[in-house]
Amino acid sequence: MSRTALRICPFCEATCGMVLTIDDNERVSSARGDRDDVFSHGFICPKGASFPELDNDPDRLQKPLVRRDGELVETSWAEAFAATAEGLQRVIADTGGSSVAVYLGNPNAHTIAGSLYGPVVIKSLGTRQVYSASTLDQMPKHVSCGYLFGNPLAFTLPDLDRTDYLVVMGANPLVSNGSLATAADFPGKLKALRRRGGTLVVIDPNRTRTAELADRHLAPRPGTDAALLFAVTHVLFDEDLVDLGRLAEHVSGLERVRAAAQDFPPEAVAEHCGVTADEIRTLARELAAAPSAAVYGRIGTSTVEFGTLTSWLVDVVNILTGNLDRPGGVMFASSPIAGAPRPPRPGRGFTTGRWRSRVSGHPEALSELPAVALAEEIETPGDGQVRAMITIAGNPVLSAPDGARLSDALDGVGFMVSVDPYLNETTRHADVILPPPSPSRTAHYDLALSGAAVRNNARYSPPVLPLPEGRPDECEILARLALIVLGMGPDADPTLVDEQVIATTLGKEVADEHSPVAGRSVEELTAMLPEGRGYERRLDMMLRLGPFGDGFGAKPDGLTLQRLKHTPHGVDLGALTPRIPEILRTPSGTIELDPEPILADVPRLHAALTSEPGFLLIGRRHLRSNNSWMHNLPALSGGTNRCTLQIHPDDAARLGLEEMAIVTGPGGKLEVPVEITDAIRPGVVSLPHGWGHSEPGTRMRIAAQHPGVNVNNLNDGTLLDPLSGTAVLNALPVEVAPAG
Ligand SMILES: Nc1nc2c(c(=O)[nH]1)N[C@H]1C(S)=C(S)[C@@H](COP(=O)(O)OP(=O)(O)OC[C@H]3O[C@@H](n4cnc5c(=O)[nH]c(N)nc54)[C@H](O)[C@@H]3O)O[C@H]1N2
Ligand SMILES: Nc1nc2c(c(=O)[nH]1)N[C@H]1C(S)=C(S)[C@@H](COP(=O)(O)OP(=O)(O)OC[C@H]3O[C@@H](n4cnc5c(=O)[nH]c(N)nc54)[C@H](O)[C@@H]3O)O[C@H]1N2
Ligand code: SF4
Ligand SMILES: [Mo]
Repeated sequence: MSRTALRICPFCEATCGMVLTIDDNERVSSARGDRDDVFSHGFICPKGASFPELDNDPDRLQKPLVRRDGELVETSWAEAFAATAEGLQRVIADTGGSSVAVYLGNPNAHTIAGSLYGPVVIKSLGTRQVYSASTLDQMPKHVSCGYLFGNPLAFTLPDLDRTDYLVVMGANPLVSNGSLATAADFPGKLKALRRRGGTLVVIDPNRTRTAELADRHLAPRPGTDAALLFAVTHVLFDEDLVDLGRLAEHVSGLERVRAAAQDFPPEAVAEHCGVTADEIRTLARELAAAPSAAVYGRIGTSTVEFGTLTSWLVDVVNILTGNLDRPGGVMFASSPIAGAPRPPRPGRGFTTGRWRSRVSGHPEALSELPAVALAEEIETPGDGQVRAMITIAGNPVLSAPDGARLSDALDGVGFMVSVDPYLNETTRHADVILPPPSPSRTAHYDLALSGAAVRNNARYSPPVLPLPEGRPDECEILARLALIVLGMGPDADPTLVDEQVIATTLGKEVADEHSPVAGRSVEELTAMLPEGRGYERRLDMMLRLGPFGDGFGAKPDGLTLQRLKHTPHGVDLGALTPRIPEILRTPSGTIELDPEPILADVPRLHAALTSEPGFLLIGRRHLRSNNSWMHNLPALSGGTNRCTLQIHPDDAARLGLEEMAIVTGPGGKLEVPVEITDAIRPGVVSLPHGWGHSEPGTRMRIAAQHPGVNVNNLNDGTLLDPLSGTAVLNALPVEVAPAG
């Protein structure tokens, strides 16, 4: 008899609830949207619907691999952990934990293990060689929120359900399903906005599916959003449209922003941006006049040369129009696991550059170095050279600039261990691969993403299927890795990690007079946690200490893990509520609108207004794909999911392009099929990322049949947003010519 089970989808930020069917053979055989899910109400996309294929993919590694005589061969878990301990301890004994680099990939934001144990691995190493997909993605947003609010995790989220006027800039949520705005059924929410008489403006050099839905589509030249937003800011000041509303008493630095915006009248940027001064003025006036409005910027505003300035300006415009922290504007989530609110108080503020990368001197941001610096840190001899590598849920050979160079560098690193279900372009360099079990055998709670949800909620999925005997889940794999790094050996009890974290966290909480458990005993609270898995104990602790928690009995109606287990469709915690000033942690206790490092970058932006590049390359995403790792499923490959160069018909005609083009970038050349479309702005070409599955020694058989090319090999990694270390992946200058 088949049965059903509930599971939150872990494949993108939308966090849809699903109903899985489990067949007689204890396999997941189908997935559909859970209509009773309090957050997603039945929505599901093709990736979620492919959960069974992904879960059962025969190329998923079922056993660890260890390199013997140059070959990766299957082995037992005991041997794999022993080989990991031997390899890592050899390097640590020789050059210390600080010579071990860690790269954390995107799925860490979608697993309990990534949130709870990834940081422990890093802390155990004591290394500053920390890299992640963040510097290929959202780091500019962290940095700008860090400066503005003193809190790099205080993301400003568009209040999609209530806004009257939404500007979507450099994002394509109809395909991506949203990012840094966790909203299941983003498409439905945009349609609802229009149905209730609201306005949708999309700013994107490509006429995307999201743009097709909009009331207005502006198609600027890539990389020019900062100038465009500065001009909007200029108009707001110039036409006396600035109205901070309730925030007036909480904002500082307004006059310096006014002064900086003086140099960016619409007429001065229009040509550079490729939109008219009138369009910019209209946008500013409409934003100011709307009863509520939200500007939402994503990848196209982030992975660009002025990523931090753009991210900052997005929120400057939200603030100047009085739309920050009010319903219908941009608001902050209250994550159920983020700790109960404390009284407002000034904080230490945010800074970057507390240390710098060894070779190029890049400043750290959020304790990370730029992903583009990883290859040179491995290659360059000397004190502090990277001698060993740990990758967790990452495929930087395809995701980061200059993959070919990184690939060579990883080949030469002393020892490498990867925690990953696939043998792919990155993990093929590992000496040990530790594969986590499939999602159906893994528990789920969105620790990271609930801090970006556009409606507060808490949902927990226990594992749907049991783990095979002797197989560790990813929490255990990472906990063991941490203990191995600490020199406790491959057989140390992984629950030590959890008990240590629990003791430290509760110790701090009981000593904090503003904590819901102030003055209580750590022993008493520890005894209240559920028996069982360490991650469940930690999750229960976090929920109970959180803003909706039961405070360990103080608020009997509050959240506990037990309560979530009894409400499998989730607990809705309501629309977002205002959080200023409580959320602010700047030294002044205000929203600091004029951060020194950001203002210091403005002259560079101004100088760029006169630059005249040729073709600019941008990226795009496919609905049935996810970065580099979902091309291995028949249901998610083929059709529109193709690695082609989109180019405008006028450009194609001028260049005489027909079938194939040669694209040349700062890092190299690629030959790619041409897709002529008038959706893309002239002077702009687009290639998707995550392709290039033709490397030898991988085990992703379907993906290898349609390998595509690795767009990031066009990139040499020297171009980055200096304030955040984020790679320039969009608006990369390239040349295009016919092949042959
Ligand atoms: N040119 C260009 N490059 C880009 C982008 C772009 O827009 N243009 N986008 C960038 C962005 S936004 C991102 S986030 C990065 C992504 O960069 P990465 O995170 O480095 O790459 P992914 O392709 O997401 O690879 C995810 C890896 O995690 C593995 N994995 C999947 N599920 C699990 C799991 O449950 N546990 C573990 N341990 N592993 C798992 C997969 O097998 C795969 O190896 O790419 C960036 N690169
Ligand atoms: N189906 C699917 N969903 C995904 C992913 C996936 O690979 N496939 N990846 C996931 C990940 S890791 C992330 S981070 C999110 C990303 O989520 P989004 O940011 O919504 O994703 P993109 O489709 O990359 O949208 C970026 C848009 O920016 C535009 N753009 C490029 N350069 C510029 C510019 O200079 N200015 C402006 N204004 N626009 C520009 C591009 O044309 C593109 O339409 O998606 C997530 N969801
Ligand atoms: S939108 Fe995202 S979370 Fe929802 S089903 Fe699709 S991949 Fe899963
Ligand atoms: Mo991402």
